Amino acid sequence: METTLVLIKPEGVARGLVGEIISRFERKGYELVGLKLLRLTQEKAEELYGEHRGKPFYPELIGHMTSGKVVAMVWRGPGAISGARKIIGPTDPREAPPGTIRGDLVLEVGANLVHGSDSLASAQREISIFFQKGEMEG
Ligand code: D4T
Repeated sequence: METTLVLIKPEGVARGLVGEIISRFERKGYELVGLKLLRLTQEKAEELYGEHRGKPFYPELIGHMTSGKVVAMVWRGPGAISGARKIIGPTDPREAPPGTIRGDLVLEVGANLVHGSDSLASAQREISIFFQKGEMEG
């Protein structure tokens, strides 16, 4: 069964939206198989966002992602990778329709609340940044 990483960014924890965000995935029916509250190190943030190195928003992105605690989650279910991205909504919150997390709760692209893996390869890579295999069994 497909699994995906969803990360609640520091502003989501600071705004008290952890429960709200988790419940949207639970209500859809995905199974929560991993959950951690942690502060990202510089190294882990760079590992997560390596594909954006060199882009104008990269330094701000890394600074932002290490500015407070995040919640890392692994959700499992049929089509979980693209399904989670649909629940999250487009990167630019101005384009995100009502009913999506970003459409309902976000104004700024630099503080867009959640990250979700965008492919099978990135899901596997990103899950392994936060979780060891044995932690998600049972
Ligand atoms: P993440 O990776 O956080 O789920 O976002 P997306 O997958 O939806 O979008 P992305 O990889 O293109 O962007 C990564 C991250 O960078 C921030 N960002 C992005 C920003 O601050 N300014 C920008 O112009 C863009 C494009 C937001 C998400």
